[in-house]
Amino acid sequence: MALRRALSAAGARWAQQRLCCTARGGDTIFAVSSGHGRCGVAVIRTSGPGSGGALKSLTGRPQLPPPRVMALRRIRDPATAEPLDRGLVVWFPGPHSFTGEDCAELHVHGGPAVLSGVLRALGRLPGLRPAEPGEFTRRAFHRGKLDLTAAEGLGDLIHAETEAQRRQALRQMEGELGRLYQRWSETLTQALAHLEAYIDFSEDDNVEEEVLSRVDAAVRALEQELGAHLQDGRRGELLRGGVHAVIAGPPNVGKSSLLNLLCQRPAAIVSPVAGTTRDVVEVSLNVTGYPVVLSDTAGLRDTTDPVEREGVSRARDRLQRADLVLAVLDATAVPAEPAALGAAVGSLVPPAAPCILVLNKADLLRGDAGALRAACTQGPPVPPATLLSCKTGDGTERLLELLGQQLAQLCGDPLAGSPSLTQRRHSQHLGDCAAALARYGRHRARDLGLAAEQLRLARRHLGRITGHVGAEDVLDIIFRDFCVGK
Ligand SMILES: Nc1nc2c(ncn2[C@@H]2O[C@H](COP(=O)(O)OP(=O)(O)OP(=O)(O)O)[C@@H](O)[C@H]2O)c(=O)[nH]1
Ligand SMILES: [Mg+2]
Repeated sequence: MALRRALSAAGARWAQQRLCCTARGGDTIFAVSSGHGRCGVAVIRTSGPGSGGALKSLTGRPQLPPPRVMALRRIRDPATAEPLDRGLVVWFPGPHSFTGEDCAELHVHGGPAVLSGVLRALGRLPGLRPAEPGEFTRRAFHRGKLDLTAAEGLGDLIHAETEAQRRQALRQMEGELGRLYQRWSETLTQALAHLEAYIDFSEDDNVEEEVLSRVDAAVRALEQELGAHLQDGRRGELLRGGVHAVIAGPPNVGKSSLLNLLCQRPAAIVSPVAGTTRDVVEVSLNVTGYPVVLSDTAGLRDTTDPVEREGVSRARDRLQRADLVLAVLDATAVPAEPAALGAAVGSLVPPAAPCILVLNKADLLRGDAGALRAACTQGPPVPPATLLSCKTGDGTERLLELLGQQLAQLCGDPLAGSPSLTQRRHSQHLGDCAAALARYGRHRARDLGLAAEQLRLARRHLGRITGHVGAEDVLDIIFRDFCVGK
């Protein structure tokens, strides 16, 4: 009985926290939602209480089309009755719309004059104004149509450039990450309710000790699940932002040639002069569906030339921060003996960095390359390795295969297992949540009140990720990255 009372009180508090996120926008906003530039068809969207009136005004009809059914209409400027275009219009009465408000869509021809004419006509209607960047999604969030992680997923989906990024973003947009955190929050709500009931009623109402051990078990299980989720090797973040792969090696071994080979254009200067590259040259690539930011760097050597020295220092800095290193050596100048070859790589690459060894200029190898080929397949201390000729292209396929394997290992399969953490914001709050759970363990034996406070804090950190609790300060940052109108 006491337990039930306490549980329902905790439930009500949680519901209140959710409600505070459903504030509503007042005026009606509009924007081109289909992006900028000349195109066959452009979509202009409106959201807000004036959407229905705006649609009637622009179509010159007293009736709205049936909800969510496209209708062909002549679109006129209501001020002058001048026809602007003929296009398809759709009416989405709230709450069954993207933002949850009354929305309308005008699918018009995408020429600049049509768009500016329709936008001008909309802007002259009372109560309508152009949308701020991200305002449609922001309204959807405030109306409880999506949580913050889903909004971030939508932003990522709009910006996704590779298949793996699209898969991950779609999963997040559809709410998988949000549901996971929501489930954890509910676990905490329940644990907290039990603990509070024990604190409040254990003496007079005879709440059993067993309640406490159930709370402990739930918190421990959550701690473990959260720990595993945090230990995902930044997979989601890497996939979202691109894997930073750095080409490194001694001067003149063909590092810039390798960058050019992989990006299929002469992005970096290639010359027979050792020490050609000084600045870091960066290109973005899509390798087997994974996003890669590939950097070519200055050849690593001691030098007295101050400009080259700066280049080498930048190269070392990039190497330290690399997610993946492509170590390039001259195949004609390396030992075929695995231990010595492993040591040569070890002298270049930070010990913990995942690495692929590229033995370039294989076209210049004389006689038997068998020993070197065998060393490439040896395994530790030799990292995954391949012979390559940037000149002839021989070995490119094997290199791409190795790259694909490493990327799959770093980023994981975005469709497998529990959804990945995609943003530093999430890992920070999860880290704080885990710390609060650890403090719960410490307080639990001595002070149940303090222990309960830690559970409340842990739940608060989870709530900030999904936006169910005080996330106002991050909203601007999250929604600012959306295109205008999205
Ligand atoms: N034969 C042969 N020559 C190559 C190959 N790859 C690159 N080279 C040549 O090697 C020289 C150096 O190539 P780069 O790509 O500039 O080498 P790098 O490692 O970037 O050199 P730095 O920027 O000076 O450190 C150039 O003359 C290239 O044409 C290859 O596979 N085979
Ligand atoms: Mg170079």
